[in-house]
Amino acid sequence: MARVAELGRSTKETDITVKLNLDGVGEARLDYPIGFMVHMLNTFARHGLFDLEIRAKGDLEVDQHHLVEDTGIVLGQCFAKALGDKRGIRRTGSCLFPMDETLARAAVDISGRAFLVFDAELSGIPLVSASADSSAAGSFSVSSFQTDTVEDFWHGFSNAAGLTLHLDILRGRSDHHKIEALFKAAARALRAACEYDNRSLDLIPSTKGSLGFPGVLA
Ligand SMILES: [Mn+2]
Repeated sequence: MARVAELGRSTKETDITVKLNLDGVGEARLDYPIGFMVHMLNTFARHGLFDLEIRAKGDLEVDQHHLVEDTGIVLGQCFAKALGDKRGIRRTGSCLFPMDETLARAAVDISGRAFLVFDAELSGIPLVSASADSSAAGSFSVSSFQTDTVEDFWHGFSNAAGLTLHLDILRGRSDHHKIEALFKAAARALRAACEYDNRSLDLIPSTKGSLGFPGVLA
C-alpha cells in the first residue's frame, strides 16, 4: 500500500495544503507563487520519486520567509504522517550530488529526533525570475527568490518530520546550482531512508523498538 498523507495549515500569514505519496513516481502538481521554489519542489519530487501536490498562498508583501518556512513545516508533517510507525524502512540515507561546479551532500536519519545542521554559503543576492504579467499581455513582471529562506525551509521540514538532517554545500559558484544540488541530494537521501529494507520488513529499525516523535501526528 502506498504511504500517503494530506495536510493543510492555515495561519494569518500563510495558507498551505500538501498531499504527499512517498511511493510515487516523481510527479508534482504545484500551485505556488515563487518561481524558483516551484523549480526546487519539482526537483525534490522527481529525485525523491515522491508524488507531491502543493497549493500555497502567503504574505509575500512582507517577504518570502513565512511562506517558504511554512511549506517546509507542512511537507515535514506529511512525511511523518505518511511514514507512520516506520516499520521496515531503512531509516538512514545519504547522497553526494554534483551539479557542474557545485557539490552538495545530504545525510538523514529518520530518528524521531529533530535536528538540522545546515552549512551552506550563499552570496545573499536574490535570484531574479520573471512571471507572466496578466495586467499587460505579453509582458512579464520581475520577482526574486530570497535565498536565505532555503535554510528556513529545511529547518521547518526537519522539525516537523522529526528527523536529523545534515545539509552541506561543499563547493560551488552559482547560487542556483548550490540550492538545486542541495534539494536533489536531500530528496535522494530521504528516498533512500524511506525505502523498505526487504531483510527487515517487520521490524522498526531501532533497538529501542520505537522511532516515535511526540510532536508528530502518527
Ligand atoms: Mn535549475
